[in-house]
Amino acid sequence: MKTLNRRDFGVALAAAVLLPATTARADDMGVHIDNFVFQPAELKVKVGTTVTWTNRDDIPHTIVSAGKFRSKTLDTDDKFSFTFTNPGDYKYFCSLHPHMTGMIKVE
Ligand SMILES: [Cu+2]
Repeated sequence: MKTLNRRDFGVALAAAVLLPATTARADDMGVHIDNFVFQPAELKVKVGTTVTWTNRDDIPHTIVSAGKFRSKTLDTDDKFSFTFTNPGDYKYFCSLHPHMTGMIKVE
């Protein structure tokens, strides 16, 4: 019977460690801001999902959903995360550029 050498064992161990991480990633979704646009503008997620916004513009933006959440001003590459624990439609906008809008649909 062949025994695992040290390298095979390392690969097996890496696979065992990586698989749960891949599964967990389904609970994290991202929206990025590019050229004054939230992308995707509408995102469907399941309850319990954490959404992280990343500002890829060289202009500050915010993420505000009235009465739900409000980010600080995000500079370039800054991130803001919010975990959605209740179903519903969460409209949000940028308070600095109110024509920038997006929606998170939580089901
Ligand atoms: Cu903005």
